[in-house]
Amino acid sequence: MAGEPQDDCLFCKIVAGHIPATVVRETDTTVAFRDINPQAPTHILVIPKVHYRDAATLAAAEPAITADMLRETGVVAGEEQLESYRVVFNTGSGAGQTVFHAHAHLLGGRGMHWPPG
Ligand code: IU
Repeated sequence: MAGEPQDDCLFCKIVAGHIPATVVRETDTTVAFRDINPQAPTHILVIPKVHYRDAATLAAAEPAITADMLRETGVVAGEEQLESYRVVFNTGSGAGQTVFHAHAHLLGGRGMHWPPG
């Protein structure tokens, strides 16, 4: 059923506590943890606890939880004392998405280029 945990989803396993992650913040609807392959001095993933394959699909089904996820990027950026940061939603394998559970990348602590590669 839409939103239900998926047995083969890594991020569902992190939500369930079945595989370890360095969690920096958790709410009723979201978990934020450090990316295992950081692309910036601060690289944190904010994910919804419910399972949807990407952020747009989550937004269509669960707008309030999507807002929670976005709000949490700002809360965590504040906790990490980031004055500037980037929030990225890779959507689809051609855009670099490798884990098909919605997530926001919060990247900061270095200069950012535009356009992104
Ligand atoms: P992507 O947008 O789907 O490519 O992002 C997935 C991220 O999940 C990527 O940056 C990975 O380094 C990260 N990640 C992780 O933090 N822990 C894991 O066990 C695995 C991937 I697998």
